[in-house]
Amino acid sequence: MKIELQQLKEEALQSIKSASGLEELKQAEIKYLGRKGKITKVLRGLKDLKESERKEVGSLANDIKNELQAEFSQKKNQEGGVKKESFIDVSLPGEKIDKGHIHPLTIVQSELEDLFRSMGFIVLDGPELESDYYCFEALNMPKDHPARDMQDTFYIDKSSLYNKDEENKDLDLLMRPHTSPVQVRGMQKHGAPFRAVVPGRVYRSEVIDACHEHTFDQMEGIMVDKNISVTNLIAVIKELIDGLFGQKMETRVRPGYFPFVEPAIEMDIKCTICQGHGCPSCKNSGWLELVPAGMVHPKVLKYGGIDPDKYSGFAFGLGLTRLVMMRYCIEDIRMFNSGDLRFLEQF
Ligand code: FA5
Repeated sequence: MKIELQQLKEEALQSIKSASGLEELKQAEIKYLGRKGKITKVLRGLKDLKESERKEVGSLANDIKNELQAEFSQKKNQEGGVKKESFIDVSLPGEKIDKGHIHPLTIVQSELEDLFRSMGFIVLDGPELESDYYCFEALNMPKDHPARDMQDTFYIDKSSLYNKDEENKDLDLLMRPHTSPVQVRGMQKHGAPFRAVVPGRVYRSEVIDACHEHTFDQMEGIMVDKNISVTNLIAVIKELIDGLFGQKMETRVRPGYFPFVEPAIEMDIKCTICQGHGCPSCKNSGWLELVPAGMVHPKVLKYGGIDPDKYSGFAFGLGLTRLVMMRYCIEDIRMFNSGDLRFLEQF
């Protein structure tokens, strides 16, 4: 029996060696070690041996079985026999997964929206392709008003529009140069009292430099109610700036001019990049013009369908992109739309 076992072992080893592929290996394993396999049969026959032989042959048969099992496993591994998908090598270093980052504009915009919501403002949206009427006329800038030149506007060639024969045929369309058109749209839709902020993208045909882009973001704010005054306006803007920077910021108020507000002011903050000493970002003035604002002109209230004898209001037009520059000490506005991951990954 011992000789038979040795022969079976040699036979099985030969089958393992010559097996090509996983299927052949499995068949060989069944043939020798399966329930009805050749080695298993020998093990079953042990009980018929004499007591003296049983111990010796049994031990040999077990050794051979273990040896063959090890050989089968090793060959199966070589053949990819362990299912790859179920095999996890926990000792391997993990794969680095790139994390997405929130754009700094989005971070600040969300914070501001929260801040204004806490003061009872709603958040509105408006069209970027806007009519001349809402951008200028309803903001007290009739055709040929010199203030129309304050922003260099991208006008739209109507012949390039798909629906030129239909709803837009009587409209002069342009890429909105500010978010102020939503003042009138908002008043028309919601009436008084009314508090809203309007974050959004605006477009100007600008000469680009460190603090001027052709495509940038503003946030319009408007509050209309009974007895609203300039004091309310300054209080809200200061609250906004201090809240956003998390500390009391040095600000200054200058008189300004915008046809849709009267009186108009400009609120500047001390440049956070050069601490007021002067740098390219603030055009060496030490101050950054951040929030132009004023009391909504009675004519604009009327365009919005609100009676200026009963209600008054303030409006402001925050330079959102510039504010983000100040917040994170970003020296060049061109980084915002650059798509440069080295910039974006810092937030
Ligand atoms: C306006 O756009 C007015 N609509 C703001 C306003 C609203 C005034 C309500 C009164 C009441 P202005 O053109 O100054 O104003 O632009 C507003 C802000 O946008 C500026 O203070 C500045 O921070 C930012 N800004 C203007 N031009 C650019 C530019 N080319 N690139 C980046 N930011 C700009």
